Amino acid sequence: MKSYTPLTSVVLLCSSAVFAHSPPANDHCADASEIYLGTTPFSTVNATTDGDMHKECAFDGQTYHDIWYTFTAGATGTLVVSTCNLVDYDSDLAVYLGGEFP
Ligand SMILES: [Ca+2]
Repeated sequence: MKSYTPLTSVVLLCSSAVFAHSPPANDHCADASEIYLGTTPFSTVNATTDGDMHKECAFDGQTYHDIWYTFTAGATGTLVVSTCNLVDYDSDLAVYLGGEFP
């Protein structure tokens, strides 16, 4: 867990799932969807890979089939971002603080 001050953050979610459908509307960083506290339904079906490499990610460090979100904290505190019990594949999360967008 990490504490955040009220800033806009971009959350990158990626997966290894690939299917033959249209990509999600938030497939590219420039089209990130705004999210709020609580659970957000999502799909990485047919998402393309456009995010930066992260050495912390497994395999070769690339975050494949990524989708993008923005979140603006309304107060200082702890933000928990998790895909636990929401996906049946190995997922990665990357958080960019305001001004750090790739
Ligand atoms: Ca993408």
